[in-house]
Amino acid sequence: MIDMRYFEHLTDLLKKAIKEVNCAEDVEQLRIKYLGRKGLLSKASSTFRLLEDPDHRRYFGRGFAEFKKFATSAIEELQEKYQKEQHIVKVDLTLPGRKVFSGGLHPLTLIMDEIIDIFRGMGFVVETGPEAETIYYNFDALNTPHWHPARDLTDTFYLDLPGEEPMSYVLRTETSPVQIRTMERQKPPIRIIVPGRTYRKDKPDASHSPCFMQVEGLYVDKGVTFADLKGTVLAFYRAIFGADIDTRFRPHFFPFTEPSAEVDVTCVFCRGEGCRVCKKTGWMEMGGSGMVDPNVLEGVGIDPEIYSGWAFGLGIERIAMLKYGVDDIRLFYENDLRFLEQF
Ligand code: 2NM
Repeated sequence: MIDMRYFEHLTDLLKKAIKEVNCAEDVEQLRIKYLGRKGLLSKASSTFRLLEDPDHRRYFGRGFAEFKKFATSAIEELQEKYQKEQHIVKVDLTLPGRKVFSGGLHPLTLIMDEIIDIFRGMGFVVETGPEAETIYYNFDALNTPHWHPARDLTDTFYLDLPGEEPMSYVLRTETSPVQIRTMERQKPPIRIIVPGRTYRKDKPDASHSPCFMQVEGLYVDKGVTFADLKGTVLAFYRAIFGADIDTRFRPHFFPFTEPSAEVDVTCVFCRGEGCRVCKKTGWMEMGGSGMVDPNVLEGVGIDPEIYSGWAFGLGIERIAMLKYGVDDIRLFYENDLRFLEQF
């Protein structure tokens, strides 16, 4: 016997179920239960086919149609509601932002940029050149005698390059070969600085690295004197370390300059008072300098009777270590992000 209030019963059930819907998945479960291929409506339509009494068929048919209409539109409504909700990304706007590591410049690059800016302000132009150099540019043109220890296989990285005479190239031991190349190409006045990587066969320790960075400067013109050198170098160190810094030029020897001097600057820790770092002298050794040797000028076709020039060289790591308080040069070459992120 068929319960003629079957559809009223189904309508009540569906209304209750609708109240419990929470998400798109619940809606889909309802759709399958009521409208699906094996769902309640499908079952009811099988029952309808079994009815023979026309009154029963009419009554049941009306109930079926009404319920189908109700169930279809109610479920469609729910589908629309939860579909929209699915596309809304739930974001908690009260959460603190996540820090993005955007990368940054290497500390040696930062110092290099600062040094280049200072010399640009004094009229110097930046020149660069190859790190693999011929023996001629790295030693011969710089007046380095054949017996000089810098030429030893134990001090310099010699290179065997394909198609070249074995051992005819080296990794440059200073950036001076670039000065030679510039003087060959250009007539005075020449006022350049040459920043770049240089290489020496040093065992790495807190103050040595087989690869390090240098800046060298060169000024060649008529009437250039040692006094110009002293003034320029002093202005540079005051710009980088502070206005209270002084310099001291101590006689020295370099093959490529005559006279030559080592440059000391006021100790940046005690500002000249004398401390543990400067061994109570108030000074710290920073670089070398001198008047370009007439032999070097002659070699590049500049007449030393007409022109004179001076040059200086300094290490970038030394300045970076002093400015940033870094106590081991190897940190600059290990690429540990915990170190690099601090600059
Ligand atoms: C230094 C110290 C003294 C230097 C000399 C030259 C050149 F090419 F003109 F001869 N370039 N750089 C020089 C002089 C470099 O570094 C400690």
